[in-house]
Amino acid sequence: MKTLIGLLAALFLSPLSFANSKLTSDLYINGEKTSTIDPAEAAEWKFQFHDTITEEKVTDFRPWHTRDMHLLLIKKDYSTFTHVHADLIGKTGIFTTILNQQSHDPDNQQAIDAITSPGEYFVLSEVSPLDRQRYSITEIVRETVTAKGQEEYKDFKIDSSEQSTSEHDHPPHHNPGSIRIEKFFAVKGMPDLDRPWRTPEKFSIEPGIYGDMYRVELTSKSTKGCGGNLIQFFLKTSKWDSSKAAYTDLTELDSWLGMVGGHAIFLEYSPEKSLADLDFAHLHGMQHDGHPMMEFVHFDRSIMNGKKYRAWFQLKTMGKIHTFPFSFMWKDSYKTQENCR
Ligand SMILES: [Cu+2]
Repeated sequence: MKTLIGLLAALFLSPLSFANSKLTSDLYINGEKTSTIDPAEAAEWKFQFHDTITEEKVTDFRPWHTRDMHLLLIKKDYSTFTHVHADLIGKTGIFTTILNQQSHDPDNQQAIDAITSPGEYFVLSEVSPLDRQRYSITEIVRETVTAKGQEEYKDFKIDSSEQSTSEHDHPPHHNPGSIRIEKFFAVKGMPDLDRPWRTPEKFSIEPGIYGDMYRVELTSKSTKGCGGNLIQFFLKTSKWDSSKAAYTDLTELDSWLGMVGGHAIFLEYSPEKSLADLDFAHLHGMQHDGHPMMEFVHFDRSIMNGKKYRAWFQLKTMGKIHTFPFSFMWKDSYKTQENCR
Protein backbone atom coordinates (compact mmCIF):
# COMPACT_ATOMS: atom_id res chain seq x y z
CA MET A 1 0.00 0.00 0.00
CA LYS A 2 2.81 2.34 0.96
CA THR A 3 4.44 1.56 -2.36
CA LEU A 4 1.24 2.31 -4.24
CA ILE A 5 0.95 5.67 -2.51
CA GLY A 6 4.56 6.37 -3.31
CA LEU A 7 4.00 5.40 -6.93
CA LEU A 8 1.03 7.73 -7.27
CA ALA A 9 2.99 10.46 -5.54
CA ALA A 10 5.88 9.93 -7.94
CA LEU A 11 3.64 10.16 -10.98
CA PHE A 12 2.02 13.28 -9.63
CA LEU A 13 5.09 15.01 -8.30
CA SER A 14 7.64 14.22 -10.96
CA PRO A 15 5.93 14.52 -14.31
CA LEU A 16 8.86 16.29 -15.88
CA SER A 17 11.45 13.70 -16.57
CA PHE A 18 9.49 12.21 -19.44
CA ALA A 19 7.51 15.21 -20.67
CA ASN A 20 8.46 16.66 -24.04
CA SER A 21 8.57 20.38 -23.98
CA LYS A 22 6.10 22.13 -26.24
CA LEU A 23 7.37 25.57 -25.41
CA THR A 24 10.25 27.56 -26.76
CA SER A 25 11.67 30.71 -25.25
CA ASP A 26 13.13 34.02 -26.34
CA LEU A 27 15.64 35.30 -23.82
CA TYR A 28 16.39 39.02 -23.44
CA ILE A 29 19.30 40.12 -21.27
CA ASN A 30 19.27 43.84 -20.43
CA GLY A 31 16.71 44.35 -23.20
CA GLU A 32 18.75 42.63 -25.89
CA LYS A 33 17.87 39.27 -27.44
CA THR A 34 21.06 37.40 -26.75
CA SER A 35 22.59 34.33 -25.21
CA THR A 36 25.91 35.95 -24.28
CA ILE A 37 26.49 37.56 -20.92
CA ASP A 38 29.16 39.17 -18.82
CA PRO A 39 29.97 36.99 -15.84
CA ALA A 40 29.37 38.57 -12.44
CA GLU A 41 27.67 41.62 -13.98
CA ALA A 42 24.15 42.30 -12.74
CA ALA A 43 21.59 41.92 -15.50
CA GLU A 44 17.84 41.80 -16.00
CA TRP A 45 16.70 38.60 -17.69
CA LYS A 46 13.36 38.41 -19.50
CA PHE A 47 11.74 35.34 -20.97
CA GLN A 48 8.92 35.15 -23.51
CA PHE A 49 7.51 31.74 -24.40
CA HIS A 50 6.00 30.51 -27.66
CA ASP A 51 4.17 27.35 -28.58
CA THR A 52 6.45 25.35 -30.87
CA ILE A 53 3.57 24.23 -33.07
CA THR A 54 1.32 27.30 -33.35
CA GLU A 55 4.25 29.73 -32.82
CA GLU A 56 1.86 31.86 -30.79
CA LYS A 57 2.93 33.67 -27.65
CA VAL A 58 1.83 31.91 -24.50
CA THR A 59 0.49 34.41 -21.98
CA ASP A 60 -1.54 32.48 -19.40
CA PHE A 61 0.37 30.75 -16.66
CA ARG A 62 -0.39 29.68 -13.15
CA PRO A 63 2.01 29.69 -10.22
CA TRP A 64 3.56 26.37 -9.29
CA HIS A 65 4.97 25.88 -5.80
CA THR A 66 4.04 29.52 -5.11
CA ARG A 67 6.11 30.98 -7.97
CA ASP A 68 5.44 31.93 -11.63
CA MET A 69 8.69 30.50 -12.88
CA HIS A 70 11.36 28.34 -11.35
CA LEU A 71 14.68 29.04 -13.02
CA LEU A 72 17.71 26.80 -12.78
CA LEU A 73 21.18 27.83 -13.94
CA ILE A 74 23.76 25.09 -14.03
CA LYS A 75 27.30 25.51 -15.34
CA LYS A 76 28.17 22.97 -18.01
CA ASP A 77 30.73 21.31 -15.74
CA TYR A 78 28.03 21.09 -13.01
CA SER A 79 30.24 23.08 -10.63
CA THR A 80 27.62 25.76 -9.97
CA PHE A 81 23.90 25.51 -9.39
CA THR A 82 21.36 28.30 -8.92
CA HIS A 83 17.65 27.96 -8.24
CA VAL A 84 15.83 31.29 -8.43
CA HIS A 85 12.47 32.59 -9.64
CA ALA A 86 11.20 34.99 -12.28
CA ASP A 87 7.95 36.94 -12.03
CA LEU A 88 5.23 37.14 -14.65
CA ILE A 89 4.36 40.68 -15.75
CA GLY A 90 0.56 40.78 -15.88
CA LYS A 91 -0.89 38.99 -18.91
CA THR A 92 2.07 39.74 -21.14
CA GLY A 93 3.59 36.31 -20.82
CA ILE A 94 6.92 37.99 -20.05
CA PHE A 95 8.84 36.78 -17.02
CA THR A 96 11.51 38.92 -15.42
CA THR A 97 14.25 38.50 -12.84
CA ILE A 98 17.57 40.12 -11.94
CA LEU A 99 20.65 37.94 -11.69
CA ASN A 100 24.14 38.50 -10.31
CA GLN A 101 22.79 40.94 -7.77
CA GLN A 102 21.70 40.60 -4.15
CA SER A 103 17.94 40.00 -4.13
CA HIS A 104 15.45 41.06 -1.47
CA ASP A 105 13.24 38.18 -2.57
CA PRO A 106 13.78 35.47 0.07
CA ASP A 107 13.29 32.80 -2.62
CA ASN A 108 16.07 34.29 -4.75
CA GLN A 109 18.94 34.15 -2.28
CA GLN A 110 21.11 32.49 -4.91
CA ALA A 111 20.60 35.26 -7.51
CA ILE A 112 23.87 36.91 -6.52
CA ASP A 113 25.89 33.83 -7.49
CA ALA A 114 24.07 32.90 -10.71
CA ILE A 115 26.83 33.40 -13.31
CA THR A 116 30.18 33.96 -11.68
CA SER A 117 32.80 32.62 -14.11
CA PRO A 118 33.27 32.29 -17.89
CA GLY A 119 31.83 29.28 -19.68
CA GLU A 120 28.60 27.76 -20.87
CA TYR A 121 25.54 27.52 -18.62
CA PHE A 122 22.37 25.49 -18.91
CA VAL A 123 19.23 27.55 -18.37
CA LEU A 124 16.18 25.53 -17.38
CA SER A 125 12.91 27.44 -17.03
CA GLU A 126 10.02 25.64 -15.43
CA VAL A 127 6.57 27.11 -15.95
CA SER A 128 2.97 25.97 -15.80
CA PRO A 129 1.03 27.21 -18.85
CA LEU A 130 -2.78 27.27 -18.90
CA ASP A 131 -5.32 26.63 -21.64
CA ARG A 132 -3.16 24.67 -23.98
CA GLN A 133 -2.56 21.06 -24.71
CA ARG A 134 0.10 19.75 -22.44
CA TYR A 135 1.27 16.54 -20.95
CA SER A 136 2.24 17.56 -17.46
CA ILE A 137 1.59 20.18 -14.78
CA THR A 138 4.72 22.07 -15.69
CA GLU A 139 6.92 22.34 -18.74
CA ILE A 140 10.63 22.76 -18.74
CA VAL A 141 12.30 24.86 -21.41
CA ARG A 142 16.01 24.24 -21.95
CA GLU A 143 18.53 26.64 -23.45
CA THR A 144 22.16 27.64 -22.95
CA VAL A 145 23.93 30.94 -22.41
CA THR A 146 27.63 31.71 -22.62
CA ALA A 147 29.47 33.85 -20.10
CA LYS A 148 32.28 35.74 -21.85
CA GLY A 149 35.90 35.06 -21.10
CA GLN A 150 38.34 32.19 -20.92
CA GLU A 151 36.36 29.07 -20.02
CA GLU A 152 37.37 27.35 -16.82
CA TYR A 153 35.87 23.94 -16.27
CA LYS A 154 36.24 21.62 -13.35
CA ASP A 155 36.36 17.83 -13.57
CA PHE A 156 33.14 16.01 -12.77
CA LYS A 157 33.74 13.60 -9.92
CA ILE A 158 31.48 10.82 -8.68
CA ASP A 159 31.07 10.76 -4.90
CA SER A 160 32.26 7.60 -3.25
CA SER A 161 29.26 5.48 -2.51
CA GLU A 162 28.55 2.16 -0.96
CA GLN A 163 26.44 0.51 -3.60
CA SER A 164 25.11 -2.97 -3.23
CA THR A 165 24.62 -5.09 -6.31
CA SER A 166 23.04 -8.22 -4.92
CA GLU A 167 19.60 -8.87 -3.48
CA HIS A 168 21.26 -10.80 -0.67
CA ASP A 169 23.62 -8.05 0.28
CA HIS A 170 24.24 -6.67 3.73
CA PRO A 171 23.37 -4.56 5.62
CA PRO A 172 19.79 -5.68 5.21
CA HIS A 173 18.34 -2.21 4.70
CA HIS A 174 20.24 -2.05 1.45
CA ASN A 175 18.62 -3.37 -1.65
CA PRO A 176 20.17 -3.88 -5.06
CA GLY A 177 21.06 -0.65 -6.76
CA SER A 178 20.67 1.42 -3.64
CA ILE A 179 23.22 4.06 -2.87
CA ARG A 180 24.61 5.43 0.35
CA ILE A 181 26.71 8.58 0.19
CA GLU A 182 27.85 10.52 3.23
CA LYS A 183 29.24 14.01 2.79
CA PHE A 184 30.34 16.83 5.03
CA PHE A 185 29.78 20.50 4.31
CA ALA A 186 31.33 23.63 5.76
CA VAL A 187 29.24 26.79 5.93
CA LYS A 188 30.22 30.43 5.99
CA GLY A 189 27.93 33.34 6.80
CA MET A 190 25.34 31.52 8.92
CA PRO A 191 23.40 33.96 11.15
CA ASP A 192 24.86 33.87 14.68
CA LEU A 193 21.92 33.72 17.08
CA ASP A 194 24.18 34.38 20.09
CA ARG A 195 25.71 37.47 18.50
CA PRO A 196 22.92 38.98 16.37
CA TRP A 197 24.74 42.32 16.13
CA ARG A 198 27.43 40.74 14.02
CA THR A 199 27.16 41.17 10.28
CA PRO A 200 27.64 37.69 8.89
CA GLU A 201 30.01 37.16 5.99
CA LYS A 202 28.62 36.06 2.65
CA PHE A 203 26.69 32.81 2.93
CA SER A 204 28.28 29.86 1.18
CA ILE A 205 28.42 26.09 1.45
CA GLU A 206 31.61 24.27 0.53
CA PRO A 207 32.74 20.64 0.66
CA GLY A 208 33.94 19.86 4.18
CA ILE A 209 35.28 17.23 6.52
CA TYR A 210 34.11 15.55 9.73
CA GLY A 211 33.49 18.26 12.33
CA ASP A 212 32.27 20.85 9.83
CA MET A 213 28.73 22.17 10.19
CA TYR A 214 26.72 19.53 8.30
CA ARG A 215 26.84 15.84 7.69
CA VAL A 216 24.43 14.86 4.94
CA GLU A 217 23.65 11.28 4.07
CA LEU A 218 21.90 10.27 0.87
CA THR A 219 20.44 6.79 0.65
CA SER A 220 17.99 5.20 -1.73
CA LYS A 221 15.63 2.30 -2.01
CA SER A 222 14.16 0.80 -5.16
CA THR A 223 10.93 -1.06 -5.56
CA LYS A 224 10.24 -3.13 -8.64
CA GLY A 225 7.42 -1.64 -10.67
CA CYS A 226 5.64 -2.03 -13.96
CA GLY A 227 7.47 -0.21 -16.76
CA GLY A 228 10.10 1.04 -14.35
CA ASN A 229 11.12 1.22 -10.73
CA LEU A 230 9.95 3.35 -7.88
CA ILE A 231 12.96 5.00 -6.24
CA GLN A 232 12.85 6.59 -2.83
CA PHE A 233 15.73 8.92 -1.98
CA PHE A 234 16.28 9.72 1.67
CA LEU A 235 18.25 12.73 2.80
CA LYS A 236 19.38 12.83 6.40
CA THR A 237 20.96 16.09 7.51
CA SER A 238 22.75 16.45 10.85
CA LYS A 239 24.33 19.51 12.33
CA TRP A 240 27.52 19.70 14.36
CA ASP A 241 26.86 20.40 18.04
CA SER A 242 30.12 21.68 19.51
CA SER A 243 28.89 21.24 23.12
CA LYS A 244 28.51 17.51 22.48
CA ALA A 245 31.27 17.23 19.88
CA ALA A 246 28.81 15.23 17.81
CA TYR A 247 26.26 15.57 15.04
CA THR A 248 22.58 15.85 15.93
CA ASP A 249 19.68 15.45 13.50
CA LEU A 250 18.43 18.58 11.84
CA THR A 251 14.67 18.36 12.21
CA GLU A 252 13.67 22.02 12.14
CA LEU A 253 13.21 23.17 8.59
CA ASP A 254 11.70 26.44 7.39
CA SER A 255 8.67 26.46 5.15
CA TRP A 256 9.88 27.15 1.63
CA LEU A 257 7.97 27.46 -1.65
CA GLY A 258 4.73 26.36 -0.08
CA MET A 259 5.95 23.37 1.85
CA VAL A 260 8.09 22.29 4.77
CA GLY A 261 10.58 20.14 3.04
CA GLY A 262 13.08 20.20 0.29
CA HIS A 263 13.64 20.30 -3.42
CA ALA A 264 15.90 18.07 -5.44
CA ILE A 265 17.02 18.67 -8.99
CA PHE A 266 18.51 15.70 -10.83
CA LEU A 267 20.43 16.24 -14.05
CA GLU A 268 22.20 13.54 -16.01
CA TYR A 269 25.87 14.27 -16.68
CA SER A 270 27.02 13.41 -20.18
CA PRO A 271 29.21 15.90 -22.09
CA GLU A 272 28.59 13.97 -25.34
CA LYS A 273 24.85 14.63 -25.24
CA SER A 274 22.98 17.81 -25.98
CA LEU A 275 21.11 19.49 -23.14
CA ALA A 276 17.79 18.47 -24.72
CA ASP A 277 18.64 14.79 -24.30
CA LEU A 278 19.77 14.87 -20.68
CA ASP A 279 17.50 13.19 -18.16
CA PHE A 280 16.11 15.72 -15.72
CA ALA A 281 13.85 15.51 -12.70
CA HIS A 282 12.63 18.00 -10.13
CA LEU A 283 11.49 16.21 -6.99
CA HIS A 284 9.90 17.48 -3.81
CA GLY A 285 10.68 15.96 -0.47
CA MET A 286 8.73 15.90 2.73
CA GLN A 287 10.07 15.58 6.20
CA HIS A 288 7.64 13.77 8.44
CA ASP A 289 7.09 15.16 11.94
CA GLY A 290 10.09 14.69 14.17
CA HIS A 291 11.67 12.35 11.63
CA PRO A 292 15.29 13.04 10.75
CA MET A 293 14.97 12.18 7.07
CA MET A 294 13.40 13.80 4.05
CA GLU A 295 11.94 11.48 1.45
CA PHE A 296 11.92 12.18 -2.30
CA VAL A 297 10.00 9.81 -4.56
CA HIS A 298 10.77 9.27 -8.21
CA PHE A 299 9.36 6.82 -10.73
CA ASP A 300 12.18 5.91 -13.08
CA ARG A 301 10.94 4.50 -16.38
CA SER A 302 14.15 2.52 -16.64
CA ILE A 303 16.10 5.37 -18.17
CA MET A 304 18.48 6.06 -15.27
CA ASN A 305 20.44 2.83 -15.51
CA GLY A 306 24.14 3.33 -16.25
CA LYS A 307 23.86 7.11 -16.24
CA LYS A 308 25.83 9.59 -14.19
CA TYR A 309 23.88 12.19 -12.27
CA ARG A 310 24.41 15.20 -10.13
CA ALA A 311 21.55 15.86 -7.75
CA TRP A 312 21.27 19.12 -5.86
CA PHE A 313 19.24 18.75 -2.68
CA GLN A 314 17.91 21.97 -1.23
CA LEU A 315 16.33 22.83 2.09
CA LYS A 316 15.79 25.99 4.07
CA THR A 317 16.81 26.38 7.70
CA MET A 318 17.47 29.49 9.81
CA GLY A 319 16.26 31.56 6.87
CA LYS A 320 18.99 30.31 4.55
CA ILE A 321 18.54 28.13 1.48
CA HIS A 322 21.05 25.31 1.68
CA THR A 323 22.19 23.36 -1.39
CA PHE A 324 23.92 19.99 -1.02
CA PRO A 325 25.23 18.45 -4.26
CA PHE A 326 25.66 14.69 -4.74
CA SER A 327 27.07 12.85 -7.76
CA PHE A 328 26.61 9.19 -8.54
CA MET A 329 26.35 6.56 -11.23
CA TRP A 330 22.91 4.94 -11.14
CA LYS A 331 22.67 1.19 -11.43
CA ASP A 332 19.22 -0.27 -11.86
CA SER A 333 17.96 -2.39 -9.07
CA TYR A 334 15.68 -4.50 -11.14
CA LYS A 335 15.04 -5.35 -14.74
CA THR A 336 11.95 -3.69 -16.15
CA GLN A 337 8.94 -5.94 -16.23
CA GLU A 338 7.47 -5.89 -19.70
CA ASN A 339 4.31 -7.93 -19.40
CA CYS A 340 2.63 -6.54 -16.38
CA ARG A 341 -0.39 -4.44 -15.63
CU1 LIG B 1 11.79 27.13 -7.44
